[in-house]
Amino acid sequence: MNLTNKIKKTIDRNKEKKSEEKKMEKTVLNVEGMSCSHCVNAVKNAVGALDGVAEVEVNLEGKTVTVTYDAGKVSLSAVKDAIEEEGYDVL
Ligand SMILES: [Cu+2]
Repeated sequence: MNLTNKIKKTIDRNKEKKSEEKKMEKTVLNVEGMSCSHCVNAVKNAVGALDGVAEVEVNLEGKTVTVTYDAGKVSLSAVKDAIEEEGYDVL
């Protein structure tokens, strides 16, 4: 492979990366029933295990779960299901 092709490939890869980032959605969910760090970890692990989820933040006092996910890979309802399967209510 010559140098021009190498550079072109790198540029293409960066373009792909950018379009992937564009698809990322950030949603704040109101979740009832989380009371301690065990709950926080349960929710984080369950949602974080879903393919397409990039980041999960839990605010115990605010009763919110902030999820950053790739809408092309995982749906919001799948995220909600994962939280509810752990025993918490998504409002
Ligand atoms: Cu708990």
